[in-house]
Amino acid sequence: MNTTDFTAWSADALGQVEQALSDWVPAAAPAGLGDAMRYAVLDGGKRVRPLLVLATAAAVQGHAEAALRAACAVELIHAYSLVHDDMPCMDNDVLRRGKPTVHVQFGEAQALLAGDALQALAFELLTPDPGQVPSAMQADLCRCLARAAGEAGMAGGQAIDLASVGKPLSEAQLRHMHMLKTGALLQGSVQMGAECAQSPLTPQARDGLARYGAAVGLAFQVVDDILDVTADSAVLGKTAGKDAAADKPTYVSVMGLDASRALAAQLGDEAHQALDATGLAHVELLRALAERVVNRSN
Ligand code: GRG
Repeated sequence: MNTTDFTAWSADALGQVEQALSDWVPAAAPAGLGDAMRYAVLDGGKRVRPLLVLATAAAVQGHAEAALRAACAVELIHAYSLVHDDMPCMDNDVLRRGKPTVHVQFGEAQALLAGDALQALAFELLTPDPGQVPSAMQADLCRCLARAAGEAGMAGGQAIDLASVGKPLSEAQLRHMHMLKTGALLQGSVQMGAECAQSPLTPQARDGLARYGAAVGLAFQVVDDILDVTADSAVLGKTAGKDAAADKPTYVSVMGLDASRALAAQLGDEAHQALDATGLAHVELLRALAERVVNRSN
């Protein structure tokens, strides 16, 4: 797929996601909670997870309404995780998406509640009237997102992350932590896109998409660790150099910069090979997204 086609597709997809998020995250939530929720979600972020949902749904000719809801739901879970991760009891950060973090802007209690409410809203979006999205598809999407976000996914990975400060980890332990903390939600995004298929996928397609999601999910984190030492805060929109300062194990601290770059490229190749194995005809958007994850600069 040429760059112009991908740029046009992603501009359209991002426009739909921004509009839907703005429509669905309520400004009128009680006592200023809506302001904190909207501050956490709108006008920021690369929206990689929604794009993965929508590109996968496009590859499987998925249900359009379900795919847009799934794209927004996964972004709400991601936004909640960033709000909680930035709080003083976790990473204690003051800058996110180029703005003061939610607890700095609204206070800790409101930030905690905004994260809680965004998580609940994600599952509400996935469960509209059955006339809008078939009930079985709703259940599959909820199960998928819950698994990716919960103890076997993002929250479990965050627990390992917090317990690993100052500890030397092997590459296998680091991979396990990141596959859960960051990889699970990215892989879950691909899986949710696949769940939007309106006729059953072949085992090859399911397996290939799962392997693609795992490779892209880990590549995203390897690149994040590289950017943490090579990019500055203004480009990242978050505090650079945090991991080293907090004595957290990263790919760069465990393997070095050159080996981390080589691993990111290898994971990109694995993502492309996994797509080849799906047997799906229209995986160009997923290919372009893998390229962008590996070569991103923020
Ligand atoms: C609080 C349960 C809980 C989990 C938090 C996501 C997370 C787990 C922690 C964030 C720490 C971090 C910086 C992880 C590295 C990878 C990552 C998730 C980066 C942020 O995601 P991007 O780059 O952010 O997609 P934008 O702002 O573009 O959406």
